[in-house]
Amino acid sequence: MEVVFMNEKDFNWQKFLQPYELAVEGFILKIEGIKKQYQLRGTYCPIEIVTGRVKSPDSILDKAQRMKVKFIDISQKVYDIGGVRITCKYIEDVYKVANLLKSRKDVKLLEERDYIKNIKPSGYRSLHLIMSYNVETIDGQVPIILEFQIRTHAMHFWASIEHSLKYKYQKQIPQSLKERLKSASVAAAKLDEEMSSIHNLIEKLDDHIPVNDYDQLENEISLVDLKKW
Ligand code: 0O2
Repeated sequence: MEVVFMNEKDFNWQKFLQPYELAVEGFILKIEGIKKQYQLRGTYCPIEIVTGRVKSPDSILDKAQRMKVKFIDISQKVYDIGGVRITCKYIEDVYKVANLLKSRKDVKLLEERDYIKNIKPSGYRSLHLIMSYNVETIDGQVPIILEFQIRTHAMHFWASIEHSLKYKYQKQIPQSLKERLKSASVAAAKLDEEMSSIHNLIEKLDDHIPVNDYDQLENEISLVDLKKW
């Protein structure tokens, strides 16, 4: 396969990737810090798990080639060299976390890709925020692009299995499996919806019915169920 990238051989990947590593590690700490603040306040935290990774040079080149991006344009056009992933319990938390990130002064939103409202043909659901960020280094500020993937546990469960199948089958998942994955994605979306509905119901009941008033709780839940139909 012909490699269309310029200067690829002499490229110093370690130097290029270091600001991304600093940024990803930094954001994991910042987001853990946000979790701690919620904890200290004793209020519900919309963030469950935060992870991050920097793409490997092979994977960056692979993606650039797939997207027909020239080597010199990689840092501008491959958005997920540095990726931070936040997992939440409920869909509404995904949007709360997105708003938290969008209101930060240290990042600037470049693009929002809402694959929850616009589900990918594969069945993939997640909210992606493409943000610019200035990394402080001993040589001064280095501007980079980071991708934040925000999703529920159900979305993550689906995406991680589909992702590993893509690797197993070298991106060519058999059609029958693709269809089953799509159905599984619909089921995961239903699960998210139902868990949110239960969560909202409990919050509403908590507002005005004592948790030990079992009869009244059953009564209210039946009334809500009736209204649903
Ligand atoms: P990896 O190995 O996770 O890093 P495109 O839609 O291809 O034109 P692009 O730039 O790939 O555009 O952006 P997109 O679609 O926002 O996807 C970026 C990342 O989101 C992917 O990175 C995946 O991590 C995740 N993603 C997007 N679509 C899917 C999907 O159908 N299934 C799964 N499991 N993950 C998806 P990489 O580099 O593809 O993969």
